[in-house]
Amino acid sequence: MPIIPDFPQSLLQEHMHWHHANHYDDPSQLPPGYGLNFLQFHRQFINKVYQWYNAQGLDPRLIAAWQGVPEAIRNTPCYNRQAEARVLYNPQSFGSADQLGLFLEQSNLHGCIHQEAARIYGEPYLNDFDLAPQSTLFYNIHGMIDQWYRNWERATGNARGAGSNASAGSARGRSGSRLAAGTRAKRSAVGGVSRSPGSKEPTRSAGLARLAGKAGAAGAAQEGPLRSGPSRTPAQPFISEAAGRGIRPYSKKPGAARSRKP
Ligand SMILES: [Cu+2]
Repeated sequence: MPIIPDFPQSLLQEHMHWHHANHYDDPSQLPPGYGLNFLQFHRQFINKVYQWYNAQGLDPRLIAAWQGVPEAIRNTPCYNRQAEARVLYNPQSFGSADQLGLFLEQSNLHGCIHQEAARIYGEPYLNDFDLAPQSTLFYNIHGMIDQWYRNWERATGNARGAGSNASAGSARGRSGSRLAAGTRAKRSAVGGVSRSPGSKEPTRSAGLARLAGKAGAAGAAQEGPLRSGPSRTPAQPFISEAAGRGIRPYSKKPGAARSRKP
């Protein structure tokens, strides 16, 4: 899948610093608060990137949230289907967003999706904290995880809670970003969503609507300024520039010098 051109260094750094500051070698040792922090950081981060990305006129479909984890990933040994089922169908079993976020890490759902998407789609960037946000797959994945978070918010009546509006400095609060869940779903379903400058939700919804019914990003890869090549599909790994560059596993410890915790 494509690498986003001219990705802003400042955004790359923001993601890198968060992970380096919040890294724990052992997922079972993640402290209370990590889960909420993880969900909130990535929500505001992807929204910020969506805003920048859309202003570039790049194809919004390429960074739309996956509507589900592609079967190719679900069928891998590291994928925890039971964990997925709980997140999707029993979100109210998580007493807090923090519990949900911790669970995504401790069940290895997040790590496995990154790792296997990198392997299956030939996108080693995804395995590297420092590079991952340059990959369109990062937004397919984290957009989907954010939907899981929203799903939890709806199920538990926390939709207007700290989680959904905590991203100071992002585009939250502008048009479209505070639509009620039902309204958003309806607009997404009809697909007739207009895009306005500075508003990322309608664009996301439009992308989601177009992608509806397609597994993963397969249908999104071939058009627009971000092309992955005429014959490439997500199932056909390709050699990217990152190959052989000493990519660090996403779920593993980043460079020692930068791994200090705050
Ligand atoms: Cu991240």
